[in-house]
Amino acid sequence: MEIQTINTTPFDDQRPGTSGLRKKVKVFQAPHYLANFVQSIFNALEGYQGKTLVVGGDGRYYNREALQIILKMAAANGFGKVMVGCGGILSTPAASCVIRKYKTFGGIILSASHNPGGPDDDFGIKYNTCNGGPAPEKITEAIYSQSREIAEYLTMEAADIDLDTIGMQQLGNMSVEIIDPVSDYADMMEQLFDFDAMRALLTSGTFTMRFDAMNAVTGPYAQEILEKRLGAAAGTVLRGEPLADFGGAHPDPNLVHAKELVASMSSNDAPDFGAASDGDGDRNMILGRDFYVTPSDSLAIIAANAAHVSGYAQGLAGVARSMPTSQAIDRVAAALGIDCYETPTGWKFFGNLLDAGKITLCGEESFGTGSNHVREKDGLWAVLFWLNILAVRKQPVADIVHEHWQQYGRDVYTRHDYEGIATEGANALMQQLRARTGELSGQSFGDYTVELADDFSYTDAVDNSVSSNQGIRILFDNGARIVYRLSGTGTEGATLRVYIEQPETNPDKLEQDPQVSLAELIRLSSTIAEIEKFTGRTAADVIT
Ligand code: VG1
Ligand code: CO
Repeated sequence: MEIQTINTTPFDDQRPGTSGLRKKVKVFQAPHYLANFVQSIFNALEGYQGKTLVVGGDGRYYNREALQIILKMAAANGFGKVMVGCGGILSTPAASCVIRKYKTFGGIILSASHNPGGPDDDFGIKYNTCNGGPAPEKITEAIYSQSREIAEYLTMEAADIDLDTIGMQQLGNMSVEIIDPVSDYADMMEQLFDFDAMRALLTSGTFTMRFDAMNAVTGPYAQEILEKRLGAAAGTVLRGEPLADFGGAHPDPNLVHAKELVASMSSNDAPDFGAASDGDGDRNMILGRDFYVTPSDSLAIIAANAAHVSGYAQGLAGVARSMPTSQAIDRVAAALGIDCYETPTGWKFFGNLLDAGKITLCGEESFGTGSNHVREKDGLWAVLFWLNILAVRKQPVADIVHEHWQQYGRDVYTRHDYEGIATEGANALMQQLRARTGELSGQSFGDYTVELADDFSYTDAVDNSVSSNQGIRILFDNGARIVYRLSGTGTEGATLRVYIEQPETNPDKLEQDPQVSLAELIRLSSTIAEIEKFTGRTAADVIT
């Protein structure tokens, strides 16, 4: 089999965003587009000759074709071995688990996560380093600069690999091992949680749960763990088969996109516990009977209850949240006497803190929760953590959350997304806000006085690298906050995310609908930033 050198020219739009490079499938299918990016990844790395790479994806449209291209390029570039999930499948947390368990050089994950899939929808690719986590900015920027200079890439003329048979195959000098995508991950979950207690709960006859895999990658994982290993009733897992187009659905586990599950949680025969995961299995939504747990609260409650869960009972080193995530976790950290770090949006910023042993748990408001067990957020892990808490505390989800609010207070929280707005308007909105941060400090808007307004900048606590322009924060003197940032995962126009939060300790107001409690702040968020003027929109498209 002969190695081929293919001449190419750079594309100017291959800068990785919040989580890798995400584009329309059609963009990736253009001649050389994917190959250019893959070669740029390899060019940005050193020392991988003869080493092992993990590759897998969420099974979306173009997953298999992309895998064949990557396998041939990895062989031509001198990797010794590639491990691939059978069928081309590996959830994002499972890929992280496999990279760590087999101490590989790194991995490539094919996913556009919660974005829709199909020939006219989205595809994505990202590189993870040997710690199992998303490449830090230093590497993603190196990949980007390689992509601006690339003149050729290496590939190999060879027959396609059979992705559906577990075992070893050969591609030139490189071996390809097709592995069971589920077993390593499921074994790890058994180590972390008390499966006996969870099995007892699920088979007690008095407790039911429903898990919506949203036709995406977690189906096989949830079936193996919940139904097989934990004995949950058959049918506990809904939409359990990964489909290339996610059945036409938007695989984003929130109140808008998982609405059938949400509706079933309010029906007469509602299950006790409901959960869902996203396209690539790293997000989670937690529901009780007629009750929704916000991701920020979920992180805080997981931390507050870690002592009940065997894998975490020895104590937490520290915790971290992304900047726009609510401050609920900060209160728990203060009560536990541990550090709480505030990082920019995106899981890559947690990697150093986890590697250095500074934190055990971390999370984001965007339905992402995780721990030091892998270096990605982990949807099913969060669901199992909750199940373990429920098995120990034997209380309804809603009661656990209410007790939490009574003890710590509640950070009433909402996120308003303005999707598909014009990029120029979105950039202009952010620019004028940035320019006005100085003058905003000290200003009063009704009952709200701005204590500090800035563009968030983060200095990594381990390597001192600085990441600037991570979102405009307006912090009020009563603890309320409004945060503005532009999405880095979209593929069409711009998405403005507005995060709105206010602490509440008055017991009579704890239960109020956040859209009611936060009405004044929501109004302020749009007037301060002049959202209508810059975007033409009078209301958000997605509210979570
Ligand atoms: C969004 C979320 C962010 C998350 C990222 C990747 O990014 O806000 O918290 O880390 O998606 O998640 P952005 O830049 O669009 O706000 V996933 O499940 O898409 O890998
Ligand atoms: Co995801």
